Amino acid sequence: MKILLLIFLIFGNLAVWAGEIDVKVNGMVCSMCAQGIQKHLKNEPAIRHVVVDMDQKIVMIHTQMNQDISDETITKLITQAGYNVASIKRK
Ligand SMILES: [Cu+2]
Repeated sequence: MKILLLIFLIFGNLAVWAGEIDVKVNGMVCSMCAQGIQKHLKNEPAIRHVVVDMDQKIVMIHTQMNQDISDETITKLITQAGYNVASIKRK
């Protein structure tokens, strides 16, 4: 019974989970950089939308409902776009 409850709680949480990941990025200097990163990240199916805070140099990634994206994949995508990941913070 306890196990069943635990399973329910885990799936219950997953069902409503849509993540927000804050990625601090080095090398962004203008809105063209921000647009380039956004365009590159949006090709990833797990990513719902991307918001860039140029003042804080943070790329906020919102994932699709019930989908996650690994730190490795995020780092790979940002690097491919030509920038460096300083830190990744999950909310
Ligand atoms: Cu730029």
